[in-house]
Amino acid sequence: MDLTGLGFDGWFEQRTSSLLQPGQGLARVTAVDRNAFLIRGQGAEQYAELAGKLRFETQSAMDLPCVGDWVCAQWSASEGPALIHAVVPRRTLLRRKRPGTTVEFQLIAANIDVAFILQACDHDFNMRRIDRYLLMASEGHIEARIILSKTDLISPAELERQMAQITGAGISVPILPLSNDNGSGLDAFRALLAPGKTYCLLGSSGVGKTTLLNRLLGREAFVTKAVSETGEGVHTTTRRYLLILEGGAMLIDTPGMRELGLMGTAEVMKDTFAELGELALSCRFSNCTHGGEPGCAIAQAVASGTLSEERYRNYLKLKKESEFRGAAYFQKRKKDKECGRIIKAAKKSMKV
Ligand SMILES: Nc1nc2c(ncn2[C@@H]2O[C@H](COP(=O)(O)OP(=O)(O)OP(=O)(O)O)[C@@H](O)[C@H]2O)c(=O)[nH]1
Ligand SMILES: [Mg+2]
Ligand SMILES: [Zn+2]
Repeated sequence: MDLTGLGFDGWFEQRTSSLLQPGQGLARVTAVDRNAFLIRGQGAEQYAELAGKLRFETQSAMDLPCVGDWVCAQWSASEGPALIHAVVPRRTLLRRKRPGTTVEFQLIAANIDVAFILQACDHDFNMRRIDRYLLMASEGHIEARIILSKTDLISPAELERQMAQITGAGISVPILPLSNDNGSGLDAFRALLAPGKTYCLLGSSGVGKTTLLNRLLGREAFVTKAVSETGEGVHTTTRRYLLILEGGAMLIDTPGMRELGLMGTAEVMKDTFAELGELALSCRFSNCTHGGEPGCAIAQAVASGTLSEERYRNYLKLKKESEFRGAAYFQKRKKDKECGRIIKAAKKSMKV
């Protein structure tokens, strides 16, 4: 397959010329398992490892290849693994805060064109979760589509109500309802996929991501599992894999996420909550935090019913969270840098 079919274009080419060394070629990462990688270049998919320099000089997980990345690789003359020497700058990046209390990021996938955010109609439906996924996609500069799955489990009227709830909240992202069970909406979903573009499936465990992938493939290629009785989703998919579909589109199935850590910037918040940003222009104070100041246009819109209170509350909650995470993250980066300096200084003194 040529590189264009894998999504390579002028944008990447521009950023590659200075990186690629003689003897190396470009490849796309299709799977990651700790320090082992599957990459795909012009030839067949193959096993790869990190070159020593990349492994030892890496400061943060952000600098290591993840699924979807373009890398500069050197193929082995013998049967051995290829070596990854460099990661090409990413056009888009999906990442989340690592579960727990640290402020490290976990990379989910790189160079995704469109993220499908799946919500199951039956009991997964949750507006706040939709907002969070949309924010995550927007932070990564990725277009999003909302997929309401398992429509066979609810009535048409209930589906209508859920769709109205999303649009009513001011979310303008296209919504597609579908059922893996009775097949409705599947053709419409297929029509969204274009050759050479990269897509990913996001959403809680058990919403039917892998089942959808199997429907597209027309066979039970990947394992799916019934949602457990307690409602506590068991993670059936445990690894991300970039798959090339028959029509030439690429799709990454992901394990369901339990905790969505986000680090937002003011710009991203404005993007996801565009209508709030517009309203904020009419607040009395230009630095209004919309947290109860007099003359707040957002509070007025909530009071008069033109803005849903739920959306306003989500906004405040996410804003607080992303500000906190942002501050913590930059503090940590600073500390890492200081550590690096101390180690460097120590090494220097050892040489004498
Ligand atoms: N009724 C109904 N059940 C579905 C539908 N899609 C998937 N399921 C069922 O939901 C369960 C979970 O589906 P999976 O595809 O494994 O879910 P997943 O999103 O991949 O879950 P993780 O891999 O854990 O993230 C399975 O029992 C599927 O058969 C649907 O459209 N309707
Ligand atoms: Mg799965
Ligand atoms: Zn205000």
